[in-house]
Amino acid sequence: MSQIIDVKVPDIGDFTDVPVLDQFVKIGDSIKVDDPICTLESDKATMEVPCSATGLVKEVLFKPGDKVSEGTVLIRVESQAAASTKTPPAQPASSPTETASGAVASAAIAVAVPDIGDFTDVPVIDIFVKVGDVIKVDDPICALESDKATMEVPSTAAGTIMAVLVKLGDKVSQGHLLLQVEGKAGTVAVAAPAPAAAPIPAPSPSAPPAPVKASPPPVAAAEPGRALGALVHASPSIRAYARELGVDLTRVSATGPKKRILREDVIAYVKGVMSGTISGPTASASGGVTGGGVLDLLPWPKVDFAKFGEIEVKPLSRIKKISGQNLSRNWVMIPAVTYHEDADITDLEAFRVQLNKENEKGGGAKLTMLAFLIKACVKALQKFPEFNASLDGDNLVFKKYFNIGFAADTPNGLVVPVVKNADRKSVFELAQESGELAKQARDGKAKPADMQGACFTISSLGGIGGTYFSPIVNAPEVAILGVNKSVTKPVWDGKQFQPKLILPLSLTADHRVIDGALATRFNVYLAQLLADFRRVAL
Ligand code: CAO
Repeated sequence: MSQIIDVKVPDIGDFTDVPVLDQFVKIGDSIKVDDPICTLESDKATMEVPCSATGLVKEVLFKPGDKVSEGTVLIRVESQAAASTKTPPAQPASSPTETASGAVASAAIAVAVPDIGDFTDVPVIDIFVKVGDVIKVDDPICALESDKATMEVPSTAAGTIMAVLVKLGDKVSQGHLLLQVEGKAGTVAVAAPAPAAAPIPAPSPSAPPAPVKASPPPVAAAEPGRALGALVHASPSIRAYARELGVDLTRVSATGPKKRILREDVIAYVKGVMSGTISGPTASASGGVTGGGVLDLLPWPKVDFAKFGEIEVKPLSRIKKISGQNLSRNWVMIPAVTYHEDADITDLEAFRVQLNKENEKGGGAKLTMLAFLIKACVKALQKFPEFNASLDGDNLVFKKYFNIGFAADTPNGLVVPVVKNADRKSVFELAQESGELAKQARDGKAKPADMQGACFTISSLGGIGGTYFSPIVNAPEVAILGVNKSVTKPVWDGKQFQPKLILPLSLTADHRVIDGALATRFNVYLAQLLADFRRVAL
């Protein structure tokens, strides 16, 4: 027997009277649970409203421009089955239990936001899962974006998703429940910070948004052969950003997980159009706007590698995925220049070796070149405060503290632990602390708080080799020092060549804050400090 179901605007947070931007349904359409009905756009966010019923659209009670709030009826759907509405069951969390037959029963597992350092009330900018998805431990659930970092929250449980307890724009902190997963015993990786026995709140009536549909481009028609409104996957903030720049998202190549368009993808597209490597939409002779030509940004090449030989496919580690996004953004957005310098560390290395010999007897921590570099960099940052600053819109924020990040190579990828208040620590303390932080990072035990708050970063490849390289600035910092292996070289002293131990320095700086003269002064001063470490005490 059929029934008519009112599909209403779900809980959309504090928003009321939100204008409808796009309408995706009409009378007579067949619609399923999670199909998008319309897009709403407040001054803060763009939200897509998914359908909560399956059936035939009998009435559409809104049009673009209408203002709606939670509870406004959008469409009426004629449904054949009573079970066609989406009511994810709310089950109390419980431990997996044995049935009488001895089989392991499935259990509701609460997945919560893990320790995310000092961050609280961090907005959810993307959700990668929906009710019914089968999820594994470590699969990404959602992306959180603070003003400092974008973080992907991995699942700590495996099973079928029974309820998604967050929606785009929600602000979450450690312990906030994200999912209710029906899993089996042994499928929970790490206990979520929320107590396991905590009752799981009833799922919010708002289903997670279905994949987003592109809004009609503000200035350009779609290119030939590409339908307007083709499916694109992007968070509301990215869609708002694209609209601000007049970018048609259907033209942008996505590099994020599940073909999600990232901010840097939009920037890369705009840069491509500006530099002429991508042809943007152009006005046609008829006054309309047409698509691009042969220089359109090509999608990432899809090659069937197996055609050419044996292959093995391994997913990128979570660290690589997250750092990859940060590195791409920093590479694209920062006009950076790398400046090279050679430091004569003959005396410093002899001093370090001597101290380590003395220290060996006392069993103290080994003094590393990294510790001396941190100390010297702090002194140089104090002399050149622009290097200890960050851009914030049109302002430059000068920091009065000296936290130094250092790149550490770990089996899972690159991480950057931070030595806090390095100006207040001795070289011995810096060596000990950086050694401990590097070990924790390599063991996968580094805490988020240990990787936040850096003012300046050192990337030392000295233990590996190399001559010079171009490190990428770690935004919102404005400079990074790269160091390679020191080698003995002949240096002319005015009368003869002398063998000197030379440390190659590569300083990359954000040209918006630091020009070439300042960067070179910094490098020269740093080299002086390293050549005669007594200067650090002055
Ligand atoms: N020149 C010559 N030798 C050097 C050197 C240099 N600049 N720096 C270190 N060494 C030597 C050390 O003295 C040590 O030798 P001994 O064992 O004989 O004492 C050896 O190289 C190994 O040092 P290390 O690199 O393990 O130790 P460190 O404290 O100097 O560095 C850390 C620590 C965490 C910076 C380093 O281990 C590391 O991970 N580096 C990689 C950073 C990286 O990947 N950067 C690239 C980022 S961009 O992709």
